[in-house]
Amino acid sequence: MKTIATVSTPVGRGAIAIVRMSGDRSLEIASRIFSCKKLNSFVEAQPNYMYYGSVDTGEIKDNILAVYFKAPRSYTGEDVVEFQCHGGVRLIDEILKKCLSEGCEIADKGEFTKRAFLNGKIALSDAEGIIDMINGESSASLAAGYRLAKGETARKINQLQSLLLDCVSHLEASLDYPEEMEEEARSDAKAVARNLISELERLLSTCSVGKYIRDGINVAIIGQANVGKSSLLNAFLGRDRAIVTDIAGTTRDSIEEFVEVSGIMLKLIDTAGIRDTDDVVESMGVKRSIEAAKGSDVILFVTEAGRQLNDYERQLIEKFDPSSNIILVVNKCDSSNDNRDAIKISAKTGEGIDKLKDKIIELFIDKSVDTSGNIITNERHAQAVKKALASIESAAAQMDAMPTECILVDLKEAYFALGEITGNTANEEIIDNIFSKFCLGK
Ligand SMILES: Nc1nc2c(ncn2[C@@H]2O[C@H](COP(=O)(O)OP(=O)(O)OP(=O)(O)O)[C@@H](O)[C@H]2O)c(=O)[nH]1
Ligand SMILES: [Mg+2]
Repeated sequence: MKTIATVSTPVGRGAIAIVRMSGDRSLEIASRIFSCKKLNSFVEAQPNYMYYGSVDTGEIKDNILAVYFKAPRSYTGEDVVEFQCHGGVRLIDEILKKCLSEGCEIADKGEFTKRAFLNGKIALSDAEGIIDMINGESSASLAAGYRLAKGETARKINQLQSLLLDCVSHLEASLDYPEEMEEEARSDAKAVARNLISELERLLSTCSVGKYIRDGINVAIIGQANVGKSSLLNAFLGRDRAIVTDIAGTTRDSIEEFVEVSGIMLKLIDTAGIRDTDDVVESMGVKRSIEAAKGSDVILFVTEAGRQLNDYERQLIEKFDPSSNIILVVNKCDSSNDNRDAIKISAKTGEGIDKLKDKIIELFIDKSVDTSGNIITNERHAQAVKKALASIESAAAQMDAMPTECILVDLKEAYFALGEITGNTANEEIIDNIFSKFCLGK
């Protein structure tokens, strides 16, 4: 395979930047760019040692660090060399150009990780865990990405696949000796199917929690003008992010902010107070508010203490999809009493905010789901588990009535569906699609 190179740190100026090479020729190419006093040539470099030396591209000279990872004990499973240099844009560009002119080809997005997968270093699901860790913003999403990246899901799936494989081999052998083996093979298959169904159902039960752990929860703050929506946003964040005034129509455009609650990321959208208005800018804001409500996981419908919902507010609530999650939040409880069955808060004093946070988390994170074990955070994995489950259920339903050949078809389908998760049965299209989501140099 060709030797590839690219810059693995973000584009722009920085304290340091890393140029990475992977492939058979990495060491030899590096030795033509980098030299150090300790070695006659970098081809003599010991693996996993950092060398201080100099780089000479013809155009520029600089002192840099270089490290060699010997195949297969490297990120990609191939020979890898990394140069750590000062993070100047021009400098990095020159070093990369030199690598290319000495024989490297420029790496595609995610190509290093793709090679790690193709060389059997990691499963496809591990690679997806790596992307999740790079993108993860909350502690729960990082933890879930880490567990995926270090192969917990892959191990579970491999274990289920190997149960299926044993069962398929047993059934296939019984086709040649139906008299002696068929009954035993069938009863074995029944037990395996029961076990797999319960394992896959457990995995599926973690999907919805997994989605919110990974992607966070979208929370829209909606209500009439002046009820205290922006004040609520500020109370959530613990700082004065949005402008608050006693003038109705203060917020005109939606404001998005993130806050972490119990390890889960909440994306809060403060919206323009909804009211009939002739002001063009404000009415565009109102339209956005209604759209934000539609695209959110939960709507905090904010109203004021000391009065019932007015006609306008009731009409507004009716505009929302009946299946949407709406939490009625009664604000300004510091200034008036209210005995409605709702979440009562004061954005001004902070009273009730923690209760509101807990309520939001409770809606989405089912406490009965054990999130310390294997959880499915990825929609692609969820689809594959569903497919496998349907095939095994179909096999189980036919176990007493249908010929062994038919049962085998279903069990093999389940095996292939599970293999899409780890990549051992995934096709090229799935693989390319996953690596296209990586950043350059990863
Ligand atoms: N007493 C009291 N006043 C509050 C509370 N929350 C907000 N207010 C006041 O209510 C007024 C409106 O607050 P905002 O947060 O701007 O209300 P809004 O819903 O964002 O208003 P628009 O952006 O115009 O839709 C301000 O004068 C706030 O000081 C509260 O909990 N208690
Ligand atoms: Mg506002």
